[in-house]
Amino acid sequence: MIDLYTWGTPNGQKAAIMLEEVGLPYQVFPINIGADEQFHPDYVELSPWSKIPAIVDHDPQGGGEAYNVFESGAILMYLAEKTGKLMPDDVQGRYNVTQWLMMQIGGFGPLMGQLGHFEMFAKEDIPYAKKRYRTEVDRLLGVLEDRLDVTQYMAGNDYSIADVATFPWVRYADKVGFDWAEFPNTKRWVDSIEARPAVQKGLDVI
Ligand SMILES: N[C@@H](CCC(=O)N[C@@H](CS)C(=O)NCC(=O)O)C(=O)O
Repeated sequence: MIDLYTWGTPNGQKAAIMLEEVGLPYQVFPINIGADEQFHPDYVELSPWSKIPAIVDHDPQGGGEAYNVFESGAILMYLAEKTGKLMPDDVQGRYNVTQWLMMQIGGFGPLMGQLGHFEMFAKEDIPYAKKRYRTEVDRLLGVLEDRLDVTQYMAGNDYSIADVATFPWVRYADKVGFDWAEFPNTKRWVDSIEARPAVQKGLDVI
């Protein structure tokens, strides 16, 4: 059994989608980040930066004590390795996936997160910040769009943890003002992932 500590945000959705995709049994512990539950000392023990998601695996490979993983990218890699799913076995295949996964962790996540913050939640209107993040997200969407012109999924023609990580962020692109008509390959990719039953279940967890 895996304990999943999460909330209904893109980073949390990644972990829930992955657990559904690989078919491992899990139980959900909601961490309401709007109510600052991420700062509770018991949760900080599991996630030192007070961010969701985090997991505890009560049945780690090789036995032994329950094993705790924080950072969504690390959680996806851990679950892929544990189950042998959504990550190739060979070195180049693994790094094809890893490089696109890292682009989500270092790019789409933080930059779309900041764009969303300055567009929708900031108490002050700061045009420079909005323009800065919009330009950077547009750049990233352009890279993804070109990539998906030649491959079905981010790392090639197989669905992988790079897609699981990036999908929950990119599906909101229209909510922060991007026009799907300019990103038809990306829209096709979003729709095909959204249609997966495991993805639907993962999105519904919270
Ligand atoms: N790099 C982290 C980022 C996680 C993250 O930013 N989580 C947000 C929700 S999407 C959070 O916990 N925010 C609460 C806070 O910042 O206090 C990961 O990929 O797991």
